[in-house]
Amino acid sequence: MFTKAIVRVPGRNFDQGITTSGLGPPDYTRAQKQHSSYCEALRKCGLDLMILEPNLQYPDSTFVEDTAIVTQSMAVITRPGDKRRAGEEEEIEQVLKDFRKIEKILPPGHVDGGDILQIDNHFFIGISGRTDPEGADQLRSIFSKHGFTSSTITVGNMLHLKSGVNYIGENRLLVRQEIAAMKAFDNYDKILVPPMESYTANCILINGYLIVPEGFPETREKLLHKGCTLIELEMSEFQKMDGGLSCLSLRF
Ligand code: CIR
Repeated sequence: MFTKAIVRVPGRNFDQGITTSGLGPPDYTRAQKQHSSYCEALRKCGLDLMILEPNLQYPDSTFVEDTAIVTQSMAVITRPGDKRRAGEEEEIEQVLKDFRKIEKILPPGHVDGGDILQIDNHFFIGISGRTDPEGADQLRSIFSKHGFTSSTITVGNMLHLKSGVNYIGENRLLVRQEIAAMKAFDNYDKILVPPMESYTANCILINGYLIVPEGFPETREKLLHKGCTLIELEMSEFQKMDGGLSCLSLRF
């Protein structure tokens, strides 16, 4: 069970963040509305929210997930892999230190939280354009010290591991086709996301609710058929900035 989440309201320079989506600039008013619906959905899942004010120094800082990995027993403060985001983690550490023992990724390693997928006691660590082998090695030592197992996976043509695969409970993964064949996920039942709906592979399971982006009918049908309790959220403005549902919060 999760009880809390950290979120950060997007700043008015949100459109200055990093993006490769080619979907055009986000509309700020709409992004604010979508963020507020996101917060409402987290509350519906039973979470108390810590809502941070926008930080204009970092246009991408609404994507708080990348700055930390919060486990049951401790939190790892990351070193975001894109220079433009380096430093975002400092304020998150100040918030998390009241709730968890703090561990840190140290130079020269880099880790983005979007590359870390926890399933029960195991962490899959994506090696990506943001998370490097050095960061992954440090993370594995930290996990092992705290009694967790971990393994690494090379993330292909995606921003983060969780852009392509997420755990939705009952031994099931919601997964993009290009990842589904990976041996690492052999032991799970896979629900495949069709290529046209790849964005919806990034979803979040919170206390029995599965939050998914709105507008992906084929995946929605598959999930309903499996008996998932869905909350659908409009995410268009965050998608324009390469962000998905998991990126917008740290849940613990
Ligand atoms: C970035 O490129 O860093 C942001 N524009 C999007 C980060 C998305 N975060 C995530 O998937 N965990």
